[in-house]
Amino acid sequence: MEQVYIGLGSNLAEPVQQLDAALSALAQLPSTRLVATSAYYSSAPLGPSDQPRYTNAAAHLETDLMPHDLLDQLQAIELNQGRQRKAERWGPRTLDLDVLLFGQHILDDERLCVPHYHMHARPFVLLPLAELCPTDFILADGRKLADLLQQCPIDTTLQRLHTPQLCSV
Ligand code: ROI
Repeated sequence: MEQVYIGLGSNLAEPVQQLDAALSALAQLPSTRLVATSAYYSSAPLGPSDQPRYTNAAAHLETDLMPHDLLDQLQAIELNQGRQRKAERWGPRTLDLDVLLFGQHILDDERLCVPHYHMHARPFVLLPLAELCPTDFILADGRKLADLLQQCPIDTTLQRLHTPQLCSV
């Protein structure tokens, strides 16, 4: 069993409903248990500003899946919820599921970079994640979550919304 943390994001087609549906899909993954989910957060887009605000959250999973098998499952959920891969970098999306942390693994290949490459700079990733981890949490690469939180830029647009009630969608 590995302890895995997933970042969720959406800014198209009813983002809150997209995250609700994604969480119930995560809860049904094979060989996997959804342990906990963070509150939902709303924030202005990082990147091109001519797109809607994002809703973000994090989820804690326990899984026996291998990292790339989990990634396949996450990408299937994204596609199932209408994700279209466009040429535009940092464009809007119905659903983004990122592997933030996968146990004590450090991975860096063409499909997966874990710990997630951008997480240290993104309050909309770190704040939800911090709800699910102990305050003294140390990442696989030795960085302390508390230090990342302290050092990351302040996002004045970030708002904490409700905590999702898991329902079957
Ligand atoms: N901006 C915010 N606020 N939240 C996201 O999840 C998000 N995801 C992205 C980019 C386009 C970088 N901007 C984002 O992929």
